[in-house]
Formats: sequence, structure tokens, C-alpha cells
Amino acid sequence: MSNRIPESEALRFLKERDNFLIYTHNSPDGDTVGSAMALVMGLRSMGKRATACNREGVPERLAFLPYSAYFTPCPEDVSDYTLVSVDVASPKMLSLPEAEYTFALSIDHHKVNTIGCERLYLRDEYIAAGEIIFELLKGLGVALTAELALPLYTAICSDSGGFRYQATRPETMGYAAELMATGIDFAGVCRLLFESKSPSQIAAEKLGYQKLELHFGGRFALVAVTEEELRAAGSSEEDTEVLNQIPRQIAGVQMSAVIKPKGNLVKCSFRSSEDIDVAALSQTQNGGGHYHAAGFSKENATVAEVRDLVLSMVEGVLL
Ligand SMILES: [Mn+2]
Repeated sequence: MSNRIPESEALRFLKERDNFLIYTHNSPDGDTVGSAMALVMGLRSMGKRATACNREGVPERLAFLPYSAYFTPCPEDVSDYTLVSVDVASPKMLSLPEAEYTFALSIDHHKVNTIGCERLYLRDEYIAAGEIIFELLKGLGVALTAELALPLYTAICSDSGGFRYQATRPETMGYAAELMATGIDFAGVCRLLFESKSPSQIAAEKLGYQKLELHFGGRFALVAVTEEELRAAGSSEEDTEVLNQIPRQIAGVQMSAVIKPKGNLVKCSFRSSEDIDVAALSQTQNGGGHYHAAGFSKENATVAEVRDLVLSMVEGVLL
């Protein structure tokens, strides 16, 4: 039986419940953090208790969001809370013990959602979870202030790559316009998300260009980096977000992959264009994501082994 609910039920749930604890995904990005922050703000403005958390902490590059007033360390005893997850598609995107929780409500926009939850409000045609939160807060009658607009704009801008990715909808631009009109520094958000890089991120980017490979007549581009290479370059795992932009920007590339270490795993992130469904491809390796942006992780594998695997997977798609 499906636990999917319509917006009306999600709204009723948020109106009726209290003492919300809102979980965001590991390797937190602007969408999960901005969405959770805005939801906390909105619920508090209705006189409810709400707080957000992330086991790994919010990264330094999102420090322009005043998140610390809305995020707390993950509590050990959650029995009194209404557990909600935002932008979390699977237990793999959480740490223990959260990965084993049954959330009262999961709000998400990934194509496939396998999280343990009683209710799932999923809009997989939306480019960002921030769009769902924007609509829910409107539905709850929460006034759109500049304070609320900043994390929402960050969420939507982040997952849409600055309103450039294919899943950006006319409605997305409409929401952005309403958020801009509150007077937020929207140009500053874009600059801090996409144009401001630390020296160690630049070092990772330089390494990425050195390791760039083209395959299948230039239709597939790949960057694979090891922990040792990152360390030698003067960067680390936390700096590797910038790598995703490198292979996908080459003219003629229809599909790209970045393979990199992630804790004791090796992670592969795919990007694609047109009718190439990388979410389905990633599912064959127990991964997931969106139609044009998805990935999977492997335990007990080297970067070289995952690179070989990826090349054989892509061969089936592009040949
Ligand atoms: Mn997202």
C-alpha cells in the first residue's frame, strides 16, 4: 500500500502536529538546508515548536544562511518529536540511528524515495525541495518575509544550478520572482553558491581538469579522483562538489560521471542531458536520484574498480 499523500494531507498534518524535528540529508546542500530552515521558520511563525538537524553539521560554504538559530545537534532521544525529513530520498542519505527511523512525514522531490515513513509527500517533477516548502508555507498562510525568502531562494537556486537545469519549470521562475521581490540579496546567494570557491576547492578543480577523460566518441566524460590524489593536490573530500561541473560542461558530452572517495565508500555521480535517465541507471547499482542527476556508492571498492564498472554501465547506454 502506498503511503503517498496529497498536498492537502501534508498541510493538515503540519497544522495538527507540533514539536517538529526536521532532518536533512548527509553531505548537506543548499536545498536540504534551506528547505529545512524555511520550514522551521514557517512552523515557528505559527506558534509551533520546530527545529532542524544534520548529523554532519551544516558546511562552511552555507554559512551565509543564519542557520544556527534553526539547527541543533541531532538529539539521542527523539520519542517526543514529530519526525520529518526534507529532501532525503533513502536511508543511505542519513547516518545511524536516523537511517533506521520511521519518519512521520517525508517531504521530497527525488524520483524514487525509499525512506521509512508513515506519509510521503513527493513531487518528483520539482527541481528543488524548496519549491515544495514554498507551496506548503503558502498553503499554511505563512507570510513571505525576506528572512523566509533567503533560505527558500537558496534552496531553489542551489538545486536548479542557478535556474539553468532542465527540470526548472516556469513555476520555478515564478516562485523565484516572488522571493526576489522581498528584497533579498539574490545575486549574493548565486555568487556564494556558484562563484565563490576556497583555495582547496580550486585545488580540487585543478585536479579534476587534469584527470578528465573522454570516451565513446566524446559523448561521455569522466573524472575519477582518489583520496591520495586529493591529498597530494592540497584538497580533501569536502572540496569535491566542484568536480561535478567539470565533465558536464564539455560540448558534445551527453552524459558524465564523477567518481570520488566518500568516507569508506566510493561514490559515483552521473549527470545527463536529453533522454538519458541516469536515475534508472543508478538504480541498477542500488543508487538513485533524479532523471538527469543521480548516483550510487560502493563499499569495499577502489576508485579504479568503480571507474571500470561505470565504463561498462555507460557502454550499455551510449552504444
Ligand atoms: Mn534537493
